[in-house]
Amino acid sequence: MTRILTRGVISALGLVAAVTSCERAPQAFRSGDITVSGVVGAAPVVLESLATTTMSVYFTIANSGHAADTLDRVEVTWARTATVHRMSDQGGMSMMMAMEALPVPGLTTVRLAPGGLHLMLEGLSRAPVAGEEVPMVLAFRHAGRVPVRARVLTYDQVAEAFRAGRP
Ligand SMILES: [Cu+2]
Repeated sequence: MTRILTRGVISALGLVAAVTSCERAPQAFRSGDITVSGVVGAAPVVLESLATTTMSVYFTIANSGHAADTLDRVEVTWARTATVHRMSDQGGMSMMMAMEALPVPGLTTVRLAPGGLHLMLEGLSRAPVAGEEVPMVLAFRHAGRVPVRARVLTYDQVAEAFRAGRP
């Protein structure tokens, strides 16, 4: 089930944070058949701070098994809610729709990237600072809990990282 949330939120917000590690070795987080990594290649999860109380998180989920899995929830202690959103074009307006769970079919890679799927953190109890690393846990129905770390970047850093293809 989905519900319409907001329109134009991404373009309306300024401050950003993202998890990247340009100066570090590529990093991936795995459990069972599920591997969570950066949006491009094996770089870490990217986390984008849109405002002081809302953030977007971008990453890639690879399912190397034949069986389908599902991202059921994300645990972030300092966010009131953590929900996967997808973008939907409705009459020329870009809308964000909440998903109750994110299917990850077998032998498939699902990417959460700017302009498409993203993890939305809302009701932050504090504003993450650029450069900071933040922990969260992705809970999959079959692979179990996958702890990941994401680095907070500025909006410009996120845009540059995706232009360069290496968040
Ligand atoms: Cu969203």
